[in-house]
Amino acid sequence: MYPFNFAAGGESRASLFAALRVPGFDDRDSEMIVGFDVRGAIPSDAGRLRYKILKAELSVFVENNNAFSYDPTPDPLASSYATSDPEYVADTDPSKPIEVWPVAFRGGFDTLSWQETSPFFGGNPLTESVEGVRYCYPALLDNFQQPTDMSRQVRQKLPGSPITVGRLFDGSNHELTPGALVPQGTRVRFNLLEGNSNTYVYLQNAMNKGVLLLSVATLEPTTGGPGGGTGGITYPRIYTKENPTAGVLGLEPKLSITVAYTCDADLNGDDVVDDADFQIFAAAYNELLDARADLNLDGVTDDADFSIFAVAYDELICPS
Ligand SMILES: [Ca+2]
Ligand SMILES: [Ca+2]
Ligand SMILES: [Ca+2]
Ligand SMILES: [Ca+2]
Repeated sequence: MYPFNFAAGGESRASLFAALRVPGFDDRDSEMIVGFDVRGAIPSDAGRLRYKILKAELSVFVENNNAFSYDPTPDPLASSYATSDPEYVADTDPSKPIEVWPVAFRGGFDTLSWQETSPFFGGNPLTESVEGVRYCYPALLDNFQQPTDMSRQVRQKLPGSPITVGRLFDGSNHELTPGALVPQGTRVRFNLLEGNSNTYVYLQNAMNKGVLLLSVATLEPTTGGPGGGTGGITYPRIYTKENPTAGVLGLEPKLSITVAYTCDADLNGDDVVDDADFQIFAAAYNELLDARADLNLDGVTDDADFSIFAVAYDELICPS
């Protein structure tokens, strides 16, 4: 997802950079959308409550060498504001973290119809950048899974966080030192279960559809244009599956996901409905705007869901 991408879905590497507060460009300007079709491994279309996500880890691999520094922690959004902005705060560690977001769509696309060759907006590529129009965008989701486009989060000062930020590991699985330059081949690992209840439901919906799409992005700005200009490249580039080296070395984007496929009320996926599930239910019930235990699928967890949960809890065993 980049307005001037001449080979959508065919690039051998994906640049991640921001165009902060530049009119005509989204703040999260160049993103990598990764997609995984799990229909060969996990039965789809059973209703999202059947899918209990026990583990979900995305890995992507850095293609450029020592071009940016490792920031393992979220930065305040205000550290990306103009320094003249009264709300500006300094970034206390080098660079910006690499983020992963749920995606949502405009232009009539959805998870199954949007393809890696789909246009950014209108035709592909654009001849002139337009902000706020990209067909596939990083989304902040509410408990109804209603999306807000976070592409222009900095200029719009929108509150909200990605699912999580990446942790970086070398080939021996040792985490890089925060602040260190990031060598080629570094693994960027995202624990997708670090997100909130809305992103958990997003993962469940993805398993129900059989396809998971995610946006990998950063607020690390490009200086002097996407080629780096006179400032040089200070942002991550990521191996795509089209990259011949990635194919040989196994550096394509990877999803590792473990899903229990059980009855709706078994909220932790161990095939019984007991106190452990009640604890999850109670946590969602206390929040109300939390759809993890939304057994009647109206977007909230309330008394109506408890009536359904209580029946299964009395039975203990998941009905087959
Ligand atoms: Ca940080
Ligand atoms: Ca930082
Ligand atoms: Ca259980
Ligand atoms: Ca409900």
